[in-house]
Amino acid sequence: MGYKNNKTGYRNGLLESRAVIVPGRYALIPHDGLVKNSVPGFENVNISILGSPRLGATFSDFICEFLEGGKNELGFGGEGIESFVYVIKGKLKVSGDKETYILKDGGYAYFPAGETMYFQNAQSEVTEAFLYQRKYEPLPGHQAYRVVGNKNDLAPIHYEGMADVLLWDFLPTDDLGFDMNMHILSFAPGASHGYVETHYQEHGAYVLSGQGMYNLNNKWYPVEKGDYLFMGAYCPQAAYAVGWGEAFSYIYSKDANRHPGV
Ligand code: UGY
Ligand code: MN
Repeated sequence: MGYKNNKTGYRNGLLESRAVIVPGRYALIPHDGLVKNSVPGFENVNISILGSPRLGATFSDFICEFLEGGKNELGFGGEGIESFVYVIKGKLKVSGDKETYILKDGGYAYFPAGETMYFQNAQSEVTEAFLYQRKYEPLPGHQAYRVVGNKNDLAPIHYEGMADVLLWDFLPTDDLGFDMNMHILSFAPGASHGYVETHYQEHGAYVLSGQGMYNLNNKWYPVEKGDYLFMGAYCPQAAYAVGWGEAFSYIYSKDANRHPGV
């Protein structure tokens, strides 16, 4: 279905890629190798499937360019499936069965399992959005609910006390109804994680800006805007921001609030 960056045909040099794929463990999908996919319901939308169960993830992520008239009237999410949309740039109409929201740059919406999202590009220029969906894991006595907002209206916190690493949490962190959260982490050039994390939860991360060196399973990989990372359960992970002045930022999901099982 073509390459997402519209670079088709022969290149000047040898074929090469930064892609690293270890299903179930970790993956780096560089922007240069991304292809456009056909996903039922999406019309006039350049959509690329990122993380998915085939990669070993318990969720699916997508990066989308809604072209003029781009839409999804079939629905995203629904019975048993929670869904999330983040508008990177543009203007997107996101509707439920009754309510409608216009999301601009930084706008986001979470619909709990059982609610379906419908999309419509609300401008003639391209609207770029990151989408996520996952099978919801219910917890008796608790219930997730719809959350709609904009990153620009939230105050970031200093991640683990580091003034040059900012964290935005998009969903409530203190409500067991939510079995996941979506965040943005932003590192000033030179900033880094305080330690290499090794944890039970998995992540899908889409790089929104800048450049970094990312540690996946104790190997360091250069990454940049437009790349996608999958970190499976227990995959060691950390990053240093590098580059020239632009923050290294990514939006990422993390499962939460559930017993690991026996
Ligand atoms: O929340 C997290 O686990 C996050 N700090 N992980 C990451 O950025 N790889
Ligand atoms: Mn982590």
